[in-house]
Amino acid sequence: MERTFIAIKPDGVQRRLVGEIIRRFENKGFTLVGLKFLKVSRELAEAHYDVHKEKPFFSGLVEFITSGPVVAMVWEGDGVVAAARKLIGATNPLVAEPGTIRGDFGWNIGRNLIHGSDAIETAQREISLWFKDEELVHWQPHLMPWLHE
Ligand code: DAT
Ligand code: MG
Repeated sequence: MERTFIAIKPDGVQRRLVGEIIRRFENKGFTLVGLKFLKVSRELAEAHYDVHKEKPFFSGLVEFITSGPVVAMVWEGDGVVAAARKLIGATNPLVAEPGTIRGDFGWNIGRNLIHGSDAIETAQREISLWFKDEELVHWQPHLMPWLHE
């Protein structure tokens, strides 16, 4: 089953949006398989955002993501990688559609509340960066027959 990596960034935690954000993924029908609350080390932040290391905003991004606790999660479901990006909305919250997390709660690109993997391969890389295998929980969602034919 497809999996994606989602992180509620320090602004989402500080703004008390953890419950609201998790609710949206639960309501959509995706399955939570990993969850932790942590302060991100500089090493993990730099590895996570490695693809952006040449960008002018890289150091600010690393500062920000290490500035307070984040909620790191793995969600599972058919098509979850692309669907999570839709729930999250465009990178710039001013452009993100209303109804998306960024569109509903943000207005600044540097405070866009949440991270979601952008492709299946990225998701695999990010999940193994943030979670050990034994931290992912295999369980049977009994709702599945009502979510999936
Ligand atoms: P996304 O998080 O939608 O995948 P991204 O991978 O292009 O976006 O960028 C990673 C994060 O970097 C993004 O969530 C916010 C920050 N960022 C991107 N572009 C930026 C910019 N032009 N100025 C400031 N921060 C930016
Ligand atoms: Mg990205």
